[in-house]
Amino acid sequence: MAAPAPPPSDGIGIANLPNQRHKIVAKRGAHFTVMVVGESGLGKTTLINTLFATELSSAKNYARRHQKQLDKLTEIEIIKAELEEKQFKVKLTVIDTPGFGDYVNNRDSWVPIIDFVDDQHETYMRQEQQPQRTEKSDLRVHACIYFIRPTGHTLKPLDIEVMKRLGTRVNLIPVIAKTDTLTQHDLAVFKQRIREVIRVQGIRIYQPPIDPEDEASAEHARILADAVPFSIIGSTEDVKTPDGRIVKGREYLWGVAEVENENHCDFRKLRSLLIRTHMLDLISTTEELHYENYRQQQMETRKFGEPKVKKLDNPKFKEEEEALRKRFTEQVKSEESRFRQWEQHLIAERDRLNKDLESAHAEIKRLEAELDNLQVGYGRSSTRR
Ligand SMILES: Nc1nc2c(ncn2[C@@H]2O[C@H](COP(=O)(O)OP(=O)(O)OP(=O)(O)O)[C@@H](O)[C@H]2O)c(=O)[nH]1
Ligand SMILES: [Mg+2]
Repeated sequence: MAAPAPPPSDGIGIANLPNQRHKIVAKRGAHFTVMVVGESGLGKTTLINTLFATELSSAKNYARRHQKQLDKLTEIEIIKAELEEKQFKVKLTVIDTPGFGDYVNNRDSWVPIIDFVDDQHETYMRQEQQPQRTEKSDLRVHACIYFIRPTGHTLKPLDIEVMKRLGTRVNLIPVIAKTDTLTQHDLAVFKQRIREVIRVQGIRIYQPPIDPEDEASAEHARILADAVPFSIIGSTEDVKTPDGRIVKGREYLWGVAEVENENHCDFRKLRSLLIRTHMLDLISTTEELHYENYRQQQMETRKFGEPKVKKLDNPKFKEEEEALRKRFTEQVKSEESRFRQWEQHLIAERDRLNKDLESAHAEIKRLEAELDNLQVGYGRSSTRR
């Protein structure tokens, strides 16, 4: 296996920000929210725990806060932690969503996740409209990590559908889950294909900004951009490598897949982007781009103070509504023709039964007449006696 990567030495990044921004953040304290999304069982929860185990284990108040019940199938879990470095505080919130895609009838089980993102913008906007701007509760998602199943083929239609919707709402960061299950070659091909689908489908993903003034940071941003979708190995287990190091990783007969080894996966790049180099950019693009988009869209479709427009009234959903209506009409039509067939079958059956009834009646009449005849005959013979 390749040589181990050096241990992380740089801090959480807030302390290294350029001076002005640095001061603003220092005064307010940063509030950073990350969300993980993707199909069931891809290692979302494990990645969160890996992040905490490799970097955030010293974090204060690492606590499971509460679960938000969205519907029967989807429960969103919110974890809060506080990071502190050289007097700079970061309030970190991680939103763990349950996987979608593994129930029989759940094509739309990801809808509550999209709604959750919108609802956070909505809640924030409502608070902004209040006359007293006290401390706002703010769960607007600054980074959304989207997990892709390591099939080695390409993105699934479900992924494309969900990623498209997320990309226009949040900073979307796609990752390939469980990279240790792919060979280096297959991973490279898979990455290339995913990048191609993202481009062709016009899926919006987060692009680390390239600062032409600062060659070092521009280079770093380019390296990060080239690595997307980040390949991920998640594990909180300490394992021993063949050369005797103890690392976070996954043990196999062939060796150890190391979380923090850059030759094995991009975990370090992702962590660096999130909590070192691009935390502030993720926060500001959320404010300036995604939240602003949401606000504008809502302003166009409703009056000040009016409650949130019902989905189907919103122009954004007109297309979906149209498709839904078409599907509904088709379903009704096919049901109707099925019903008509059934009705005709019933009529035929009724006619058949009526005929049976008629012949049964005729038979009864015939038998009654026969009985009468017999009785008449019996009467005659008894008077003869
Ligand atoms: N090989 C491999 N297995 C992993 C990796 N990450 C997680 N797993 C395993 O995959 C299984 C599912 O992991 P979870 O973290 O519970 O997955 P999840 O995405 O949170 O699943 P849901 O909450 O059900 O959506 C567990 O058995 C993990 O140990 C990884 O990087 N590589
Ligand atoms: Mg989970």
